[in-house]
Amino acid sequence: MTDDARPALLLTGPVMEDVVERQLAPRFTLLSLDTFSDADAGAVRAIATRGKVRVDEALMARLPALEIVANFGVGYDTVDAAAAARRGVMVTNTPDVLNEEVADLTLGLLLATVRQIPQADRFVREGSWVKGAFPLGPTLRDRTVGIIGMGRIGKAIARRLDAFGVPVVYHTRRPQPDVALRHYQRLEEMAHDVDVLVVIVPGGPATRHLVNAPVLAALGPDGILINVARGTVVDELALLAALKARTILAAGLDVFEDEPNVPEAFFALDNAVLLPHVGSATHYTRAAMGQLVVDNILSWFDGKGPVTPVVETPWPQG
Ligand code: A2R
Repeated sequence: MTDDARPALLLTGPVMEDVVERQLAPRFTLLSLDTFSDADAGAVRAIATRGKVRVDEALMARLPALEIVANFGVGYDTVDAAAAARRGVMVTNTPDVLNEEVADLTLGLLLATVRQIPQADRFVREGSWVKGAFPLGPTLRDRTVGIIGMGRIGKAIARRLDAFGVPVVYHTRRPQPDVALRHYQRLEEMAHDVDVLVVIVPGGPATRHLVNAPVLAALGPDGILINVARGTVVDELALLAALKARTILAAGLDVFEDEPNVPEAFFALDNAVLLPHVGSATHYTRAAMGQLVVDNILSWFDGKGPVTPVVETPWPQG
C-alpha cells in the first residue's frame, strides 16, 4: 500500500537508469509493473517508462489517479499520448539531451556502411589480409544525402554532413523555415534524387512503413539506407528483399520492427550493418536522459508543471 506523503510511481521496466531510481526513491513509493496490485493501482500518480512497454488506454484505465507519464527517450511511440491527453494526463519525453549523441552514431553508422568498416574488421580477424588486399569499395564522396525528418536530431546530423562536405536535402511534411537546404514534399522524389537516405522521424502510425518498396526502388542500386529512428518506419520485408536482390546497395540499421528479435535473414547479408539500438546508449547521455525524467517528475510534483511536455499535452494548458 502507499500513502499520500509519498506518491506512488510506477516503473514499467525492471531497471530504470540508476539516476532515476536513486533520486526518486526518497520521495516516491516505487512500484514495478510486474508486481503491483490492484490495491496499488488506485494510488499511482506517475509513471516513468522506457522502451518496449506500452502505456496505453488499457493501462491508464487501471490508474484513476494518474497525473503524469515521463518517458525515458525522445521517441514516445509506446505511449498513447492522445489517450493521455483525453484523460488530462501529462506526457513528457527527453528531447535535445541526446541530439549530438544520436547524430554521432548516425555518422558512424553511415561511414561503417558505405566504407564497409565491420566487413574490413572481419577481414583482418579472419586472416584474409595475408591472402590479398581488401577489395575497393563505395565512397561517401560522390553522394547526396536525403534526411527524412529535419527536427532536433536531423539538424545535428545535417551539421555533421556539412563538415564532411556532403550535400544534404530533406523530406518532412512541412518545410523548416530556419533550414536553408532543399526540401522535398514527396519522399519518393527525394529518394530518386539522392544516394543515401537517413531516417530520423518519430515512430507511430503516421510514419509506419514510410520507407516502403517504391521508396527503395526510387533510391536505386547505388542507394544506401540508414535508419536510426524506429524500426516501424521502414518496411523490413521490402528492405530485406531489396538488399537480397541488390536493388539497393546497402543498409545501416540501429533499429528494427520487433526488437530485439532481428530477422535472421539479415544475418546472412554482407551489405547490411546491424546495431542493437545504441543511438543514445552511452553512460553520459543516458544519465542526462534519466536526469530529465527525474526533473520532469519532481517539477510536476512541486507544482511547477512539466519541463519537457510532448506536443499532445502542451503546458500551460489551453
Ligand atoms: O513533418 P514535420 O514537418 O512535422 O517534421 C518532422 C518530421 N516528421 C515527419 N516527416 C515526414 N513524414 C512524417 N509523417 C513525419 N512526422 C514527423 O520528423 C520533424 O522534422 C522530425 C521530428 O523532429 P523532432 O520532433 O525534433 O524529433 P527529434 O528530436 O529530432 O527526434 C526524432 C526521432 C524520435 O522521435 C525517435 O523516434 C528517434 O528520432 O530517435
